[in-house]
Amino acid sequence: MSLVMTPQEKKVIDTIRALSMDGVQKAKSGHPGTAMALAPIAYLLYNEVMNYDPARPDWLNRDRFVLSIGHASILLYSILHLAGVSEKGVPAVTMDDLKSFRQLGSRCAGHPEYGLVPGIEMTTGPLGAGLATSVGMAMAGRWLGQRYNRPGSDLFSYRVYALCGDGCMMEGISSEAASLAGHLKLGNLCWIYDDNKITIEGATDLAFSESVDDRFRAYGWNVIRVDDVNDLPALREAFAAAGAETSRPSLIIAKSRIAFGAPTKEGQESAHGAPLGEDEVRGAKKFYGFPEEESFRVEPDVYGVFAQAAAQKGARLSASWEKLCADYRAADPEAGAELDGLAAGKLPVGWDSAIETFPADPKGMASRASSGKVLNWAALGIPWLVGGSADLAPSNNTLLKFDGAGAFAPGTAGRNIHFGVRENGMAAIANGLTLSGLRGYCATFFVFSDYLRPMVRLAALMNLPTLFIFTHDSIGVGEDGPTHQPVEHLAALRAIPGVQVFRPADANEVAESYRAALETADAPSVLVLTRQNLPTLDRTQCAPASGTRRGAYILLKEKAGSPDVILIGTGSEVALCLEAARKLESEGIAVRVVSMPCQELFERESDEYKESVLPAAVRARVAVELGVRQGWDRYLGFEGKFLGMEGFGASAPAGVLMNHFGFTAGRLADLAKEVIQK
Ligand SMILES: Cc1ncc(C[n+]2csc(CCOP(=O)(O)OP(=O)(O)O)c2C)c(N)n1
Repeated sequence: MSLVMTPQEKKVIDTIRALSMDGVQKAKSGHPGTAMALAPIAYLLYNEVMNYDPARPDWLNRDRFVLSIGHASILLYSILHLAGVSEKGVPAVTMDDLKSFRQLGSRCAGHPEYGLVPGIEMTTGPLGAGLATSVGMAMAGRWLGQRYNRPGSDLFSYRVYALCGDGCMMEGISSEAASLAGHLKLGNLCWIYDDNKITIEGATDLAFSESVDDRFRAYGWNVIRVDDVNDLPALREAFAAAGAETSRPSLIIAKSRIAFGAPTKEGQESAHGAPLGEDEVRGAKKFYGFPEEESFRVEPDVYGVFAQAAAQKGARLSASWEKLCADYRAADPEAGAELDGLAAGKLPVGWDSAIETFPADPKGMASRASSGKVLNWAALGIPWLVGGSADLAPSNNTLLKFDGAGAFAPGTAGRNIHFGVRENGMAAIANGLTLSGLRGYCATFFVFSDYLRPMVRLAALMNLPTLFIFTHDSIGVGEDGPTHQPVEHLAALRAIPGVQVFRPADANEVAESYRAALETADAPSVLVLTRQNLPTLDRTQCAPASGTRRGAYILLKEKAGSPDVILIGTGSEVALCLEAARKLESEGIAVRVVSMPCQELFERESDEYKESVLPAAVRARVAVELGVRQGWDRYLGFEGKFLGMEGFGASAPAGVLMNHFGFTAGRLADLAKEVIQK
């Protein structure tokens, strides 16, 4: 590896390398080697390639940079520091922040965290997730351009860059996303692959021998090779070639050596995930021509290089964009106001006015069917609600059917995305849409939520209001059998902090769940819906569905006095509770039925409200849900009973399975009597 760069470029790049080493060394933890090696890429991106303004890291048309190799976070912190990224005049990363890397309360967390530091486009760490999410950002860019650009007024033209390594390339999620990006011909997307041939266990030939080049060409990507990341003219040329390509995503494969400059650890796996040690750090600094004993050294002219670029390019770009926006608003106030709302993360006033009330109907409809209607009504009111399904739209009922909804396809950016059978990639892409100002949604069968659960977790970590729509929510699926019958999935999703899991009981609870989910700006929501019909409850006989917004509510009050027993149900089992209640009441038992569509919302209610719904004194309680018991004990205590699933389901018609597994009003009523007698 030989350096091809000017002395000043070398000084800036070596400063990034040294800061990265020093940050990790001081923290006594972290990943120095890759940050050191990839400093030239960070330098070129932030100093030359990207259209961004360090003073406006939230500027809507900025180029995005995603560090998919989140373990190299110190590289991102170093470059954000040197480039002078700031928000409202407050620096994103100060020298003190760099010195407190990985410590409690530091802005420089172990892996980059969205929301903690301006300029971090997303939380990364789970390998591959950054790559897949960057596809969503690029799709959002195309969608925004199609909706808001006007002849002579290109409001949206941003490009998305993502930096990845061997690990990201090995993860399945990046294949899913790359395949779709190639199919959609996302010319505004560029991934840079650090081909350093090293992972944690050693050389990549232990486990990775395919031709990444051939693989990406087969996906339809524009593949560009750079033989040495330290050859700046070659790297520059590669970025120029990627920038000139508008009809295919680009992959720059750049060869590097981990821990470039370290005397004995360069090229070694030992430089991946641990401090280099004092001797190596001194040796590397000597190699760079830096004072060996000095740490966190930045010469003023290094800051000056970035400041000059910002003054010449960044500020001018964002200012001319603001001017473009002002002219745009004047020429088209309606579109301008819509865009302002999108940028502010606010729903349009009256967004839910098309959502109808469903009339009582004993035959009813599946909640996936009512969801399909409500999603369409909501999408009419929120122009930037965009998403789709992993090849199950006709079953998930997630297609937007109104005039003009359109499809997201190679030449066009409509609102219906055909994700193909790629659940994990789909969910990451939906997060990418949401990160770009859209409201991303995605859908599949509930049982396959396992395939994308890591992206629900990331959405929760990032406080992103992505909408996850899951249908076929139980053994009610019927004949497809246990592979398709979720059992533990409600518990698994409820276990993720910050996720709102809705399991509505009827069509009107579905509508209210959508209202609650879409009005939540800072958390993902999961909608869990049935394949089979559910009666649309007669709200003159029971409480209004608006109770959904409180997470749990008294659907049917006991006839008089206090309840002898409380039946708690969610989703399809609420109707069972009502049937059991009628039976018990005919025997003179005072029954209260509580519908609990969203435990997380209920937990946020006041103690008074919770007590009014589930009085502590009434310990005779039965909860029923077509899932495992885990998580229900807090509402049942020692004395309550749970009617649920203990093993997997079985293959048979749904009605047969309900009887087989004991989900009958008779059995529920018997359990109620048992808890009353205790
Ligand atoms: C999904 C996931 N699996 C495992 C890890 C743990 N991990 C972090 S880095 C890494 C090796 C990555 O190798 P490479 O991408 O080549 O990075 P480099 O060694 O070049 O820094 C692994 C296994 C992770 N962060 N995410």
